[in-house]
Amino acid sequence: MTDTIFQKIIDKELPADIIYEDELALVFKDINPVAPTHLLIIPKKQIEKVSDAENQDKELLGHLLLVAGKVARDLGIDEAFRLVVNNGAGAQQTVFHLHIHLIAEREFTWPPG
Ligand code: DGP
Repeated sequence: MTDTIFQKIIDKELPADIIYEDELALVFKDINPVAPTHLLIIPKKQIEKVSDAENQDKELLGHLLLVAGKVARDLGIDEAFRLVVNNGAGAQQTVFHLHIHLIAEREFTWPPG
């Protein structure tokens, strides 16, 4: 797997507005926000997309959701936020390093676009 722009952010070769970091995950602001709060939650491990994750990634994937909840609580937006994962180019994935979009502080409709 070739390095993506997110790997460069993990390696601190590229600047990003980092909100949270631990040994497994990184959270930073999306460069092209679609809401007043738009964060990206990524694993430090290189996994292209959800459908490439394996059994051994079970804890890591769970960890990413726990991080989402923690960051939302810390920011005081835990009453209303949306998590989105685009899987594959056909679903508008453009960066092939698994990431969860955390979007908040805007009106939500259902179904999503
Ligand atoms: P997706 O379409 O699901 O693959 O979302 C990729 C997101 O990554 C998109 O919303 C824009 C964001 N993004 C792309 N390049 C950069 C970057 O260099 N820095 C930051 N902070 N976000 C980026």
